[in-house]
Amino acid sequence: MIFNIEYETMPREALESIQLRRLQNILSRVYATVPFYRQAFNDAGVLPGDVKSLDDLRRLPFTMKQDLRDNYPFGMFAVPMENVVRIHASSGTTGKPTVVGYTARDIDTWAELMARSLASGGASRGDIIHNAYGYGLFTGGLGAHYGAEKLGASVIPVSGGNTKRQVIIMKDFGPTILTCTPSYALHLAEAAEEEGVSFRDLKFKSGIFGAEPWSEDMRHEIENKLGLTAIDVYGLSEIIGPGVSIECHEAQKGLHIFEDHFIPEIIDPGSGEVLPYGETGELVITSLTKEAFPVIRYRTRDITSLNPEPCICGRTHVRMNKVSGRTDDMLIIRGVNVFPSQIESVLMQIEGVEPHYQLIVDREENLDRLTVVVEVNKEVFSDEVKGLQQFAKNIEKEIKDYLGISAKVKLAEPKSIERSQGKAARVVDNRKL
Ligand code: DLL
Repeated sequence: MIFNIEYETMPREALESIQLRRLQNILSRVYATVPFYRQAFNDAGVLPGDVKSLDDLRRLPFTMKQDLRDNYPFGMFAVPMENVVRIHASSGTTGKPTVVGYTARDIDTWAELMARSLASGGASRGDIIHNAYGYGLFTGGLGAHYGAEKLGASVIPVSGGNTKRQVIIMKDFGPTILTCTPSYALHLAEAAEEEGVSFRDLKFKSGIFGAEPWSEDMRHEIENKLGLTAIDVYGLSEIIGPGVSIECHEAQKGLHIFEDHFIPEIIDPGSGEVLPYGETGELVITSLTKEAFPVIRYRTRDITSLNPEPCICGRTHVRMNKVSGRTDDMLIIRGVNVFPSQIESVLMQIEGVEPHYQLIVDREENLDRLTVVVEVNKEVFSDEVKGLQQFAKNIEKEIKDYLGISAKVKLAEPKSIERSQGKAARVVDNRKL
């Protein structure tokens, strides 16, 4: 069963009229119940009643991560605590976590969105879903879990970690869909190999991977190694968790945003100006249906662009391109802006390089220095020192040619870079210490 397919394929005009009604409704609600929004709207001189069209949305102020921090932990909730049935939190790299709440209805909405997401990724009733997203304060595990149940699939709530046991389960229970971060999927494949199990012989047909950026080249690497169709799913705690947008398995090109629940905008992160379709900038999202924790024009810091063109799957919802990075993840190496995913793309095209790497940034004599530590396969590593040096030099040259930055490449032994069970820590920025 595919949930609410009519919402996903409805003509834009009908969709936009639902969006406007929901927007007007949520603006009145947050104005009445959340002091932060009342103040922010008053300061901007725009009241909920002034929003007469979807275009008027851009007259409202943005909501930033700092606003959530300032109202920690529950100050942004739009319902009394007795109506909140679930709390999640995401721990940032610095400071206090971001806390989000859900009413019973929000949990239903989220389950429906994740059921729709899984269906878009090729899952249906009868599938067995190996859910290796972490369960807990992180939204990945429980989000995918409720969606899988709503879809009518059988879910194995294995969570992250205990990787050897996961291999036994994958072999014996015959799951057909894998849900986890892309980096953990690669780790599972390695662990399977160590146990003498070939991932390609398992029953998986699709993997629904997200929670961290991964390049198109990483997708090919995963599809080849794991023998499944790799689908990108996107979301963030502040909006709902996973299930904000997902690729369709028909096209695997761009993630359809569930526009009956969210309004996306792309802005220039410097000026805040709204950019037209096709231009790359920061994704801003307004929630239309959340009860406990609605956000208006939330700046996600994720970099992407929107594509309104019709899709072969028939969905009319706009697609966002793969997230290339975060505004706060961008490395500026001697003045050149570079995202970790761009380096990943270069690395993945080199024969003998493994999809495990770390970027280390230091500052020496006021100059930024980037070191790329990357694993190579057994064949390359068994080469003599001279051969290895040449191999590293070749990678340095590729990075210079493609991205215009000078990096030092250090080759690492197979399996020497620490594996993550959730989001991979790709960047070590010693300049921040
Ligand atoms: O990562 C929710 C999630 C769980 C999404 C499982 C997909 C699958 P947070 O922990 O709040 O929530 O982190 C959100 O992760 O702002 C992005 O920077 C990044 N992110 C999430 N999905 C993707 C993706 C979950 N598909 C932050 N591609 C977001 C790139 C992603 N980055």
